[in-house]
Amino acid sequence: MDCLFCKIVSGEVPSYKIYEDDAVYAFLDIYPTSEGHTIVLPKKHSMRFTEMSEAEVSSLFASVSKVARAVEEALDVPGSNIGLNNGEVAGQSVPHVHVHIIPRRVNDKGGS
Ligand code: D5M
Repeated sequence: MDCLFCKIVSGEVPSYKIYEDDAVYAFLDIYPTSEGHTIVLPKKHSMRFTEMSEAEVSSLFASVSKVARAVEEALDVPGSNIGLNNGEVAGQSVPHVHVHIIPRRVNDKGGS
C-alpha cells in the first residue's frame, strides 16, 4: 500500500521516533506547530478515525495519553493540544489515522 505513514512505521521513510510498541508508533511532526509536536498513529492502517473499532480507539487513546504525559514531562510544559483531523474536508492531509500532540507553553501564540 502506498501510504506515507505506513512507510514511516516500516522505516522506509525516516522519522524522529518518540515511542513505539506493538500497536502504535509516535514521531515528531515534520511541520511542527510548536516544539515537540508529536504524531501518534496506529500501526494498523485505517484511513479515517471513524473507521476504527471501539477496541482500536481505546487502545490508540491509551497510548496517546501515555505519550502526551511523557512529552509534557520531557519538555516541562503545563499542557498540550491533543486532536485529530478526520477526513480530507476536515484538514486530514495524510490518509492514515493519526493524533497530534501539540505542547503548549504559558503565553505562547498557539491559540486561545
Ligand atoms: O497531519 C499530517 C501531519 O503529518 C502534518 O502536520 C505534517 C506531518 N507530516 C507529513 N509528512 C511527514 C513526514 N515525512 N514526517 C513527519 N511528519 C510528517 P494532518 O492532520 O493529516 O494534516
